[in-house]
Amino acid sequence: TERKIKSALISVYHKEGLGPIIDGLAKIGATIYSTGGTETFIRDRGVDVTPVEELTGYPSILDGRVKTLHPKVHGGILARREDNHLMQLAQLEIPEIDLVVVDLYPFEETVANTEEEDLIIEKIDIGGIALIRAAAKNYRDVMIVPSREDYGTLQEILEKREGVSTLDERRKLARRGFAVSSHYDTAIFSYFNADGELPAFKKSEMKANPLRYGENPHQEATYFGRLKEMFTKLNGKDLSFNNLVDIDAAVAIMREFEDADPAFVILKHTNACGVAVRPTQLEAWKDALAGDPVSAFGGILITNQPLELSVAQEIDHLFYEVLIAPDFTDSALELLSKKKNRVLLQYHHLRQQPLSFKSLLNGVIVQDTDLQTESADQFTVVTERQPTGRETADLVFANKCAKHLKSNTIALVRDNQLIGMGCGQTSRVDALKQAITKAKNFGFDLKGAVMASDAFFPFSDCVEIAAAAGITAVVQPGGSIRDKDSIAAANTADVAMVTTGVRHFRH
Ligand code: 93A
Repeated sequence: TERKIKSALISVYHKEGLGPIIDGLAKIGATIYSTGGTETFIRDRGVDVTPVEELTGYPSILDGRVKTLHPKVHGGILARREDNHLMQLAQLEIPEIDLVVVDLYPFEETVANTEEEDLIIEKIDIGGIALIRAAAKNYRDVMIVPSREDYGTLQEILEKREGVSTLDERRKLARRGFAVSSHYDTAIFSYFNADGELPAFKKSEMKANPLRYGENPHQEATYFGRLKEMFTKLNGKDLSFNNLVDIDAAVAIMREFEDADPAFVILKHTNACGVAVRPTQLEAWKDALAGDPVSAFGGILITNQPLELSVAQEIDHLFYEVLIAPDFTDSALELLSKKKNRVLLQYHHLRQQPLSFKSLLNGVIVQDTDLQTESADQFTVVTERQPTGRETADLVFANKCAKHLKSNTIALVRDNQLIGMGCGQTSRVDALKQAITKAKNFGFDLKGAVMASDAFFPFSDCVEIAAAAGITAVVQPGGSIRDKDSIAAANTADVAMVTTGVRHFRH
C-alpha cells in the first residue's frame, strides 16, 4: 500500500510556497508535467519540466479553458495500477501520474473583489476540479494535494521519506480533495443563488424519508434530514410526523438540563407537562410525573442519563409514545423492549439547528433558533426584596421551562420541579389561572413557589393573582411601559421580582 512518487502533474494558480515542493520532487528524480504559468515557474527555478501540451499533443485552447482536460492526463491519473489498466496505458502511450498538485482559480476572492460577471465566470475552475476529483478517486495509487494549504503534508513526505506515502495518508488527502471541491462548488452555487432562494441545506445531506402520514392521516408527509446522526432507535415502530415534532421539542428543553443532575421531562404536543431535576433518576422520574400524571398519558419522555432498571420498571406500567435517553442499561432495555411498539431512542447529542423554518403565505420564514438561556447572573432584581438562594435557583429553572412552552405561558416551579403550567393561552392571566388550577389539582401547595412568564406583564393583575396564591418570586423579561405597576404589586405583597431582558415567545 506504500507508493513512491515517480511522476507529478502540477497546476497551481498561486505559486507561493511551491519552490520547496519542486526542489523536493527534483531531488527524488520525479518527472514533472505542468501547465503554462506553473511550467514557467518551474523552469525558472532550473528544474526540468514537461509542458502538458507535449504530453497531450494538443495545445492549450480557448484562452486556457481547456488545457488539462485530456485522456492523456486523466488516463494517467485514473488508471488502477493493475495489469489490465496498465496495459491500456502502455498501448496508448499514456504515462502514469502518481501525484497531482492543484491550487484552484480563486473563485471566492474574485467574487469578493468584483461585480463583473464575466471576470467571475472565468474564475470557475473546471480542469483543476477534474484533476482533484480524479486523483482523489484513485487515492489507492495516486496522491492528491488539492490546495496550497496541503503543501506541508507533501513536503514532509518528500523530505523525510523520499516521496513514499502510505495508503492512509493518501486517503486523508483524498478526503481533503473532496472537501475542497465540494466547498468550491458550494461557493459557485451561492454566487448563482444570490437572489435569495432558501439558504439551502446541502442536498446530499438531506435524505428524503416518507412518513406514514402528516399531522393527520389525510395529510401526506416526508421528513428530510439526518436523524440517524442524532438518534439510534433501539426498539419500536416507525416514527410518525407528530413523534418527530414532539421529539424536537423534547431535545430543545432537555438541552437546558443536559448537564444537571438526573433530569426527566415529560411532554405532550410539544409542551412540557412534567419537569424535575433530582439527585437520583428514579426521583427525577417520579417528580416529573407528579407534575401532571394525567397529561403524561401517551407522552414523550426524555432523560439526560442512561436509563436505569428501577425507572424502567416504573415506566413499564405506563402508556407512552417515545422514551429518549443517552443510553439504556441492558436490563432496562430488555424490559422495555418486550412491547414491540414502544419507541426507545438513544440520543448521541442534543444540538439544535442554528436556523429554524416555518412555511406560510406562499413562502417560508427563517430565523435563528432561540438558543439563549439566562443564568442567575443575568437577573436584575427590580423589587425591594431580593430572591433567596433557593428562589433564585427555581427562577432559573422556571424561566427555562417557560422558554419551551407555547405562548402565552406561565410556569410555576418549586424545588427544581415544574408544579404547574398554563400555555397556549390568548391571555397571560388565563395561563396563570390554568397553572394555579393544575398545581392545586395535583396536590401542590403554592406557598413559596416561583413563577416565570415568557413575556412581560402589561398589567399588575398576574402578580396580584400569583401573590394571593402563595407565590413568592417572579421572573419575567421586563420592558413593558407598565413594568412599574407589576413591580409595585410585587413590593406590596413582599414578592421578589427579577427581569432578564430576554423574551422567549414560542408560537
Ligand atoms: O480553465 S480551466 O478550468 N481548464 C483546464 O483544463 C485547467 N487545468 C488546470 N483551468 C485549468 N487548470 C487550472 O489552471 C488549475 O486549477 C490552476 O488553478 C491553474 C494553473 O494554471 P497555470 O499553470 O497556467 O498558472
